[in-house]
Amino acid sequence: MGLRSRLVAVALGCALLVLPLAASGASKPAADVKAEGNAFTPGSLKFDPKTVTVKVGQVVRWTNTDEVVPHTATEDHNLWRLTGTYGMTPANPPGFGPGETRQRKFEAGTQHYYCEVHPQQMRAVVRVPVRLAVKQVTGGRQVVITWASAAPTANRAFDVQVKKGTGAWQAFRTGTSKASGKLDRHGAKTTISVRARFRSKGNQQLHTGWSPVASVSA
Ligand SMILES: [Cu+2]
Repeated sequence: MGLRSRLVAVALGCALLVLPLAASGASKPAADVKAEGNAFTPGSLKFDPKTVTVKVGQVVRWTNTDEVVPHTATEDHNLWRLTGTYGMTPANPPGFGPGETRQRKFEAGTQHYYCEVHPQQMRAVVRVPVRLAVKQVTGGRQVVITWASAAPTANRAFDVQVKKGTGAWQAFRTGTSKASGKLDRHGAKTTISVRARFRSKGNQQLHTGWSPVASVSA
């Protein structure tokens, strides 16, 4: 094999190594949360920070900074659950252990979660507003609303609501598996507000809170 073809082979090999990482969504975290505390020091068990706000499609990473105790990050309705096999005792469920990390790419919603090992002490929230963009189109404008970076996994869906000016919230999408949608606008501009939530497709009682409201003039 000549030098050039060997270099090509090396380059291809590198590309093959890198591609699966990119495809598996190994994105750099936009927010880091410590699952911390000492089970023997009252008040020290917590998620830190307790509230993080990230954009649609961004990753939140949790790190167990404890010495001995497992933790989980579990959405209040079990819509998502980050756990592990460390530290099961008769009294406590397992979780991810000291030094371990877990991460998740987020969709819109106000997503309350807790630790299954310390459900009284460890509660926190990930806030994710929808993304809005306005496009000029023939005869008017179009608001592109993005509430997720990809279609949801099986048995998950989204509800999306829109408010025009000071009007009432109205359903824009209910139980959709799509990640974005377009709202056509004509005539005078007004403030378009949008909020979305993540939920079970089969049981619409199991949902996150509405996302923080995002607004745009269109
Ligand atoms: Cu915990």
